[in-house]
Amino acid sequence: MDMTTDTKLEVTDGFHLVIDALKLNGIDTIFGLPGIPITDLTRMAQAEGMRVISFRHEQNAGNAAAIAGFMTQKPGICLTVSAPGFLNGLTALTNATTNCFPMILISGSSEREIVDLQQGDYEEMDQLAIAKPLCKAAFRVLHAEDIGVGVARAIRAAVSGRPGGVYLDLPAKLFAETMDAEAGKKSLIKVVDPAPRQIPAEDAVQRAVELLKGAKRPLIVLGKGAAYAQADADIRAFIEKTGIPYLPMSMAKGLLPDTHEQSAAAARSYVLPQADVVMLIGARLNWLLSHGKGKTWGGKDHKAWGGQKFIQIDISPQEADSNVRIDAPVVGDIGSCVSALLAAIDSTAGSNWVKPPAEWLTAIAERKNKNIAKMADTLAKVPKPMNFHSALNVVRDIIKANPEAILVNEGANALDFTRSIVDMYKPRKRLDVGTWGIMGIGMGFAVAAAVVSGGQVIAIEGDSAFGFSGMEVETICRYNLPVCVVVFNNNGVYRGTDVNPTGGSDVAPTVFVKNARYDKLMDAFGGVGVHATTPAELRRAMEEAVRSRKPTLINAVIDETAGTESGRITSLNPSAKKK
Ligand code: ADP
Ligand code: TZD
Repeated sequence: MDMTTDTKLEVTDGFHLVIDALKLNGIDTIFGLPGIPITDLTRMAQAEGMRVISFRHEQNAGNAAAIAGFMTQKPGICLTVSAPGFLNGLTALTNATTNCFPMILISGSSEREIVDLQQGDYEEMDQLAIAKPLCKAAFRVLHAEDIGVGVARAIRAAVSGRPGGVYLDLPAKLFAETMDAEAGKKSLIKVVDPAPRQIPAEDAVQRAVELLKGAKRPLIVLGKGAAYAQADADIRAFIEKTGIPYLPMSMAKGLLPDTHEQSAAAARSYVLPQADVVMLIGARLNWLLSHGKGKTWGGKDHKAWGGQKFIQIDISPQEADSNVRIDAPVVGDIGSCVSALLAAIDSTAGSNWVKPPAEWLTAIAERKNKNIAKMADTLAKVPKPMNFHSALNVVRDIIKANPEAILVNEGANALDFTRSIVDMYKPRKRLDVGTWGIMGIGMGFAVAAAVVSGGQVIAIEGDSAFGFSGMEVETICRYNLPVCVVVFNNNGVYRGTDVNPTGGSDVAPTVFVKNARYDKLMDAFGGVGVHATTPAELRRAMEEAVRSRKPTLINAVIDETAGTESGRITSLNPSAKKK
């Protein structure tokens, strides 16, 4: 009797198990770049209905995955080849970890036997060992039956607790390994509750409420952790109920509209030194907040404590006291913490929660209104050539008219001025260089923002910043994404006026080709390129980009003398620190 047809087992392989494991966990998009050994994985993933977005450089695919993770609370997936592809993706993985964005870098790798004996395999590298110190967790899967566990562990590690980057090493051999399809299916894990809520302790919540109650000049600082947490309604309710003024960190802008009357953003340099109790919600006291001390905070010199008491809401139990004493740490996820705080102020104070003293609020309002009026004057000017302000006045209007648009932003002056001038109205609509102030996130973030949201993206880019990921305009055209890139072209890094002091023929290190036409890059791939030298031209081009949703690159010519060294962080340059 011929049994072959009856008993022939249905088989699956490593390729399909990886795809099935991701899909089982609701992951529907891969950002990557094909090549040995993962080319077929990209093809099969697409064939199995996943969205596979191919980039021109892995760092941009990695940045896309990272910001997709921030936007969705699901780990963004970046897929690369071995050694060089892996290393290209690694910067993004480490940046994601630094910023607390959940992502998984999956890289194919060479044969273990050859790598470990250092026999010189194609693209040989001990990737797991290299990734380990640079991300939150790193795993390798050696057998097809372990793919389910590997993917599950990677997902949990990326999104639970403080989110971060995870590396998953998949050796070439694994993909071709076959196993019984039924057993394969059973080996996969649908992760239950991947980012468990972490409820804060009652006494910690009480301690925080007591501190707030006693405050004369309270202040709330919202960080990108608060934006990530997607607890928007409770955060807004807490701020409005308590009446406490707040400062949004860059990527927390729009969590409440920047035009909210309690926003103290336009009075930042007044409120930081003056506040007596500061509540940090998903924001670290790192360099971006001058480490919670020094002159920014009213300390008498650059190291001195300003006298503030701090409350810190954070999911990481190790964050408190990292820079100054935290008087009331509240450890838990922001959603749970803020709802517990809301309940506590309701029950301790009933509906009689006493809002902050009027002197504090009026003092802030005075500073704020003065600064806003001053800014309005500056923005109304129309200098020739354009400067950052006159160009950003246009961007500000465009975002106001299109509050759902996602704003990606990098550069030095192009970053600092955009952050302070362009108001955001909705949560998680501002994506930028984050904790490291890293250049090169621009096009990766823009692609992911468009893919994840399906909506309009506007990228405001310094000309130097744009160069780090500029080739991805081809990717933007290839997927026909509604991305409008505006290059603030001032002929160089920070500005375009430096000269070579030797008089030699090399230009200064910060200077680029004068009058470059970045718009022609977009023309090359069939998108819309526009050269804009006035605010009116810029406005027309941006309006048309938003209306048409066509890939657009506007070369906005900015006065090459307009920028300052390092934007607003000139003081961090070693020569500025020379004693
Ligand atoms: P910013 O740069 O905006 O000041 P940071 O990146 O320094 O913000 O801080 C974000 C903080 O938010 C991190 O300390 C991180 O642990 C925390 N965090 C991230 N997600 C959550 C969450 N869901 N619940 C609580 N804390 C979170
Ligand atoms: N490399 C990386 C990866 N990150 C960095 N932050 C830098 C270099 C240093 N750097 C900055 O901090 S801002 C910047 C660089 C090179 C570019 C500033 O020039 P720009 O913007 O043209 O992008 P402005 O508007 O002219 O200042």
